[in-house]
Amino acid sequence: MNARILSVAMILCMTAIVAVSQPFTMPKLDYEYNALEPYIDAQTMEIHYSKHHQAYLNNLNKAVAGTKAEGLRLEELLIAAERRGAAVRNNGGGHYNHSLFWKVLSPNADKSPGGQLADEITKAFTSVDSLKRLLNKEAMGRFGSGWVWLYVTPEKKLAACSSPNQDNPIMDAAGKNRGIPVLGIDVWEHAYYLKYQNKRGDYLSAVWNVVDWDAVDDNYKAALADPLLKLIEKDAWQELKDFHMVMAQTFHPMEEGNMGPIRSRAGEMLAKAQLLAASKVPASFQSSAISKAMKDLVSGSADVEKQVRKNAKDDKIKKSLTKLHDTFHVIQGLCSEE
Ligand code: MN3
Repeated sequence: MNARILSVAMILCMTAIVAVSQPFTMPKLDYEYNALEPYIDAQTMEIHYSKHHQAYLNNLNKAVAGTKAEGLRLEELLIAAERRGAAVRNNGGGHYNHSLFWKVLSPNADKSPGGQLADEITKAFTSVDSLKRLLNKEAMGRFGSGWVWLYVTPEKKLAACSSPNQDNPIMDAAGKNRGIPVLGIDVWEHAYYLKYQNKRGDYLSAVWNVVDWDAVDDNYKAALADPLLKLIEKDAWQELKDFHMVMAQTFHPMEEGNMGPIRSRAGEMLAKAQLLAASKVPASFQSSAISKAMKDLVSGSADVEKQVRKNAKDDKIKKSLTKLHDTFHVIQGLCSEE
């Protein structure tokens, strides 16, 4: 084989390897770069899609390559964005947010929402115009780069918020504003600077001309039926996460023969169990089985704490903590069932 054929073969081979090792891919744009003129100019669209979005995608694929995250749905990655680190949070967010953004823009935009979406907007914001005003205000108030969102909460209500950088309401980083976005507006300067320079307000007035409410409605219906909503609800149950943390950091060392963590943190674990038992159980998790398991969790934690306080032998503490660990998994297990 001559050198030229060999090098072509090698390039083809490497391309194939790259192709199979890229779990996330660019969504296709359903319109030309110039299709949203005069509201969003062609050059901005081209750079935004082919450079900015592409870079988020490439960096996301790089960040997850060879990790378990490769096999996950993007949304599942984003739920734990803060815990997964900056590369996943920024680039996973960047890929998700822009994919949604291209989808809700259209040269043939349906200018007003209909049906159930319209009713829910009226319920939550009094009118579509006041929702737009609220989102514009959030966007103007967002210092630096970020997004504004209309999203569906775990209680299946509509809400609006803004987020910094490439964060979004799916993420643990979103605090109280958790849910599935159905409409997002990019307020990074790269979304408008070439045409509007520093005039973010002008861009915001213009962009509504190409927001397609028909696409938002599709997103809304999909969000209501998405099991992701329940995962977000569970992840937002802070008291459950707090207890889980202490359990993980004491039980697993104990399994490896290290009694130090449980001997020093049994009181903290009891306090977290009490806070969990007193917390508001998310609506879709409420059941008599959960209520009972929460009570067992408090009495089990009190038992571990008592053993530790009496300076009991390792075996007794181990038995008590193992039982508590089983009780905790009843809650986790019950929670994850429909
Ligand atoms: Mn952008």
